[in-house]
Amino acid sequence: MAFSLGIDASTQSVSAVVIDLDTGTFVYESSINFGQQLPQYKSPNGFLNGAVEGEVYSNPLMWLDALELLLADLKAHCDLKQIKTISGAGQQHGSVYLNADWAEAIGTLSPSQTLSEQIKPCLSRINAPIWMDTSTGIECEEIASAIGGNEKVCTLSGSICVERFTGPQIRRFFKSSPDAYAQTSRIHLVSSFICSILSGTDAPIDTGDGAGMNLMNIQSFDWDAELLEATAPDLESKLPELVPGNTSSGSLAPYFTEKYGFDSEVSISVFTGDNPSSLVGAGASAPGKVVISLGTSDTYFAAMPNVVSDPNGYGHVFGNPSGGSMSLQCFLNGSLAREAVKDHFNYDWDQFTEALTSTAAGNDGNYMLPFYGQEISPRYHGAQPILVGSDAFKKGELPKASIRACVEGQFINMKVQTDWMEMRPKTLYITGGASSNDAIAQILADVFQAKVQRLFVSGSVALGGAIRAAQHNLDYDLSELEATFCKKNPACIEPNQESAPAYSKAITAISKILSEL
Ligand code: XUL
Repeated sequence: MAFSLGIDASTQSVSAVVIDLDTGTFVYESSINFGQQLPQYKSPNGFLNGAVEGEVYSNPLMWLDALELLLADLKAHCDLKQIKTISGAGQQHGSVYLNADWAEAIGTLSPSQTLSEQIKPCLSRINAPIWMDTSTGIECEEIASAIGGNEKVCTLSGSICVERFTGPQIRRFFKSSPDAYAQTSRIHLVSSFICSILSGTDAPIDTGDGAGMNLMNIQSFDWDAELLEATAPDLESKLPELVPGNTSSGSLAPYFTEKYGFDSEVSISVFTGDNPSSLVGAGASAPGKVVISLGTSDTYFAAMPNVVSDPNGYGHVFGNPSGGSMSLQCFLNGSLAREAVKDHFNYDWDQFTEALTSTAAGNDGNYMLPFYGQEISPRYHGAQPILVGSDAFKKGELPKASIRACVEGQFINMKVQTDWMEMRPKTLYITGGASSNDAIAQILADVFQAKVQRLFVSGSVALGGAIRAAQHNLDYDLSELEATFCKKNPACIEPNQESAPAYSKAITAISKILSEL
């Protein structure tokens, strides 16, 4: 028997999926929610807001405690000895800062102490800034101007300077805490940090996740000397090696064999970002398929046949862990906006769904850009939804219309913002928490006038890890793995063609609001 384990280190939880490569079946899935299971970190949604507006952090020790809880749960529910290989992914852009003690500590983890006890003295910065952080506007301007403008940054790195990307975050740390920066000998992404811990070595960064840093050159897939120079001094020596996603990261550290009872020979494949991993887990690593993940943030991504970049600068080009590149657009106002409008009217999810099914496409001309918090596609700094329509709607007197307007506005904005990818999809694969809601999926199908198909697994990120590990370390064929594990629910949601005129009108109206922002 050969099992493969995939791990997803995400914003609100760390999750795992174990697949049986011989029988083509799912063995076990598990998830540890940071807020619920580690309340001592006082991060109910997995993150903390900093003292300065826009700062969003997580405690990396919380991730390590959660990893231990996850492995203990796996041990209780499946035969860990059958796991032959591991890979996984992390929320993109987040960074962990480590001092000179890291190099030795990572190779000598002792099962008599916890991971967090042993890694705590290695942190040169207590908190890890994560992808929700928008505090680096000034650093983005500084880097762009040193390079000669954002257009050039975009040509070099696949994205203009973006607040949440790791390069601007590193620059802000260097400027605000120069001593702690000087004491930092290694900066890891969440993905390479977790991979390092599991393999007991200082793991490399893969080009899929590395592209989300404003530091990697998307043509050479290597660190870009100009971008490094514009970001912070001595940066190259502080960054791990950059490698393709099929690179091995050695084998599982003895810590895990001794403490949890894994086999003594478990190979590890370098980790990647959650979105690149989801591309694999969704069975979409070859060009032509679009995946939409409806999670904390909503993301829209696809393998790219030709590398193009977003002329508006809001979208990104990342490495595709299966080779080549992928495009990605991230919308901060995903589940957080759907929850905000639901909570505003004191509705539960059933009432939310009923509001969607009892209102009409196009919402009688009542439109919303649901920017309940800052948005990055497009860049918008307010924290109030933008409303156009009747007085009663604008005054918030029509709860059902507000709920429909939120979901319609999310998908219309998504359609407009992703036009640069030139995908014109006929089928959209959906994943993530909100993808199980039929009413939400129907609006998505109608706005895009495309078929919507659900993935069977909700955890396409962790599944992508398990598939990549089997492909890269055990020589399984990717297309066979995808055919076996990335099954789609055959019951498609067909677009309602009668709704097309109402949405075409709504798209025109919302595009006008967007052009005036
Ligand atoms: C992508 C992005 C998010 C994170 C968190 O650019 O910021 O999707 O990867 O999941």
